[in-house]
Amino acid sequence: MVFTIGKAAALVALLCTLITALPSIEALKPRVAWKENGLSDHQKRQNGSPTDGECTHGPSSRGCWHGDFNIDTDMDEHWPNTGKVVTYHLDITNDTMAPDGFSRPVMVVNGQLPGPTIVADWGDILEITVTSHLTANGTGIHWHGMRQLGTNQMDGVNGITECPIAPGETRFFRFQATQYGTTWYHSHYSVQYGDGLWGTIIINGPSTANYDIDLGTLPITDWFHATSFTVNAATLHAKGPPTSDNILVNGSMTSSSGGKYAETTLTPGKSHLLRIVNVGINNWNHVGLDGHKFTVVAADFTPIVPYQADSINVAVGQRYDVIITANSTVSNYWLRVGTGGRCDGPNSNAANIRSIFRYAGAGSAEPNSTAATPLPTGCYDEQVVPYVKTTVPQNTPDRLSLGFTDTAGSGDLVQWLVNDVPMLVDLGYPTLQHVVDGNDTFAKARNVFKVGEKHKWQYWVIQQSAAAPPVPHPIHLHGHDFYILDQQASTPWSGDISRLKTDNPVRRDTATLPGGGYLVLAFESDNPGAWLMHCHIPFHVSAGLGIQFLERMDEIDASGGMLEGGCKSWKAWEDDFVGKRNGSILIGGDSGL
Ligand SMILES: *[C@@H]1O[C@H](CO)[C@@H](O)[C@H](O)[C@H]1NC(C)=O
Ligand SMILES: *[C@@H]1O[C@H](CO)[C@@H](O)[C@H](O)[C@H]1NC(C)=O
Ligand SMILES: *[C@@H]1O[C@H](CO)[C@@H](O)[C@H](O)[C@H]1NC(C)=O
Ligand SMILES: *[C@@H]1O[C@H](CO)[C@@H](O)[C@H](O)[C@H]1NC(C)=O
Ligand SMILES: *[C@@H]1O[C@H](CO)[C@@H](O)[C@H](O)[C@H]1NC(C)=O
Ligand SMILES: *[C@@H]1O[C@H](CO)[C@@H](O)[C@H](O)[C@H]1NC(C)=O
Ligand SMILES: *[C@@H]1O[C@H](CO)[C@@H](O)[C@H](O)[C@H]1NC(C)=O
Ligand SMILES: [Cu+2]
Repeated sequence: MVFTIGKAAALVALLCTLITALPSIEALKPRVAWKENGLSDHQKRQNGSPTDGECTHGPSSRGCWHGDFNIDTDMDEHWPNTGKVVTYHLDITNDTMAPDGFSRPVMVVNGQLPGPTIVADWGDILEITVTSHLTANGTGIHWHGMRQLGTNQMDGVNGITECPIAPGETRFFRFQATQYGTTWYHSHYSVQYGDGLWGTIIINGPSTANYDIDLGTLPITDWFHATSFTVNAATLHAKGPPTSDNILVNGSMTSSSGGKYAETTLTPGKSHLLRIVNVGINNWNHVGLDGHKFTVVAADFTPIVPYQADSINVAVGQRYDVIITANSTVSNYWLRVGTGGRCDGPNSNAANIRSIFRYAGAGSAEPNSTAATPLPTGCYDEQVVPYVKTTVPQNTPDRLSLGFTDTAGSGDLVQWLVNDVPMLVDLGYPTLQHVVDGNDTFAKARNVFKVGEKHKWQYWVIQQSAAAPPVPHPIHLHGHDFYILDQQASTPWSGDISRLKTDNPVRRDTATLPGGGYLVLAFESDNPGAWLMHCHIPFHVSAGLGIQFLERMDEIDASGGMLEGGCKSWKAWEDDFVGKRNGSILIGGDSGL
C-alpha cells in the first residue's frame, strides 16, 4: 500500500494542539433554511429511504446510512460525528513518468499518477501528513470542495491560508468530512497540479439510487508534454489558449509515443457506481460509454434527483457520480471523452480519447463497439435538481466584473482582472497571517472582499466585460457550496431579480461562467474564513482570475502555530533560493495560485 495508516503516533503532541484549536462546529451551524425532500414516496421506498422507519445501507437501500442519517439529511446542517480518524501520508516528489507513452518531468504524490485515493466515511476526521521532497518549488495541498467548517487554516491555499510548504518540510492537516460524495485534492502552488500533483477523494455516504458495486473514481485531465510552468510562462504572453497534447483517463492514454488505454471491469448483470472527476487544466470533458446509459446521482457533493443520460459534460473541478448497469451483451466497450470544442481551447488528441470497459468474461480484445450518437460539444453545466430542496430568498447581487488585458505597457502580458484588479498573493504573508496580526489593511492586488454579516445570504453576479474574450470559465468557491441563481451566455445581467431561480436552485462548488455572459450565485455566510473564489483553469487563475472573501474576520481561528512555523521555513527557503527576502519566486504576472 502506498500510504500508511496510524503513522501519526510521533505527531500526537502537535495534533493535540490542532485539536484544541478547532472551534466548536456546533457554534457555527447556520440558521435553518427551508429544505425538503425532492422525491416521491415511491422513489423513497425504492431507495430504502427511511420514510418507512429504520433501514440499513446496502445494495438495495443506498438511501440509508446510519441511525438518523440518510439521503434525506441536509448535510449543510447535520452530519454524523463518527469519532473515527482516517490517516494518510502524502509524499510529494519530482519524478519522470510517461502516462501516455511520452516521457516528461512530473510532480506526483506517493510516486504515482494519479496520487492515492483518500477514502473515508461521512463524518470521519481526516488527518493527513504532507511532506515535500521537491527541491526547487514550494507546494501545498488543497482539499477541493471540502467545506472546512470552522477549519479555514486546513484549506491548503498558499498566500491565503498558509505559506507554501518549503522543500523538505512537513505539514499536518486535520478536518472533518461533513459532506459525502466524490472530490479530489491538488496543489494550489501556481500551475503545479497540472504536472500531476493531484489525487481523488471518496467520502462514503448514501445515494439517491441503488447500485451493487462502487467502481471508485475515474479522474480525467488534459495533459501537456511540456511542464505546466513552461506552458504557463508562454501562455502569460500568448494570444490564445495553449494546445494540450492529450487527455489522461485514470492516469493513462495512448499517443504516438505509445501508452495504453485505462481499463475498468464491469460485472455482468450488476449496477456500478462510477465517480467521474475532471481534474484537468483547460478542457470541459464530455463523457459517454458505448452501449450504456448513465443514471446520474450526484453533482459535486450534492445528491441529485436521478436522471438518465447518454453522456455528461464535466467542467474542470466538477464531479458527477453515475450508475452504469451492465445489462448489454457481454463484450468490451469504449468509454469516450470529448472536449468542449471551440469554447475550451484545443486538444491535439481530442478526437481519440478513450478507455476500455470490459465485462468480466469478455476477453482481452480491444472493443469493437460504436457510439449510438456522437458526443455533444460545448462548455456548459448539466441541468440537475438537488435532492434536498432549498429556497434562497430573492435579492440583488453585487457585481464582480471580469476583465482582461494583453496590451502594451505590460509587454503583452496576459492578465485576467476582477473589478479591474488581477489577483496576486503574497506567498510569505498570507491572509490568515493578517488575521493573526489583526492587520486588516490589504494590498489592492489581494482582491479581498470582506463579508461581515453572520448567517446572511451573499449574492454575487460575475459578469464578463466587453474587454474579456468570450470564453467560459469554471468558477470554484472554497469553504462553501454556492447556489446558482442565473447563468447565461453572451448577454449582460439585466438586473431583473425576478429572473433568479430561487426555488431549489442547483447547489455545488464549481459552475460554468458562460462565454460573454454572467453567473449569479449565492452562499450563506456561515463559515468564518479567508475563502478563495477563482477560475479553475490554472492558466487563468495564475493570470489573475480570482478574489477572496474574508468572511467574519474577527471570528476566524488561525491559532495552533502551523501558520507561523510554515511561514518561517518558507521565508528561509525562499530567501536562500531567490537570494532576497522580499523578492518573489513567481514570474511576472503569475498570481501564485
Ligand atoms: C525536479 O528535478 C529536476 C531535475 O533534477 C530539476 O531541474 C527541477 O528543478 C526539480 N523541480 C523541483 C520543483 O524540485
Ligand atoms: C517550479 O519548479 C520548476 C522546475 O521544476 C521551475 O521551472 C519553476 O520556475 C518553479 N516555479 C516556482 C514558482 O517555484
Ligand atoms: C483506476 O486505476 C486504478 C489504478 O490502476 C485502479 O485501481 C482503479 O480501479 C481504476 N479505476 C477505474 C474506475 O477503473
Ligand atoms: C438496462 O439498464 C438500464 C438502467 O437501469 C435500463 O434503463 C434499461 O432498460 C436496461 N436494458 C435492458 C435491455 O434491460
Ligand atoms: C466484438 O467483440 C466481441 C468481444 O470481443 C466479440 O464477441 C464479437 O464477435 C465482436 N464483434 C464483431 C462484429 O467483431
Ligand atoms: C499590514 O499589511 C499591509 C499590506 O500587506 C502592510 O503593508 C503593513 O505593513 C501591515 N501592517 C502591519 C502592522 O503589519
Ligand atoms: C523589496 O520590495 C520593494 C517593493 O516591491 C522593492 O521596491 C525593493 O526593491 C525590494 N527589495 C529587494 C531587496 O528586492
Ligand atoms: Cu478561466
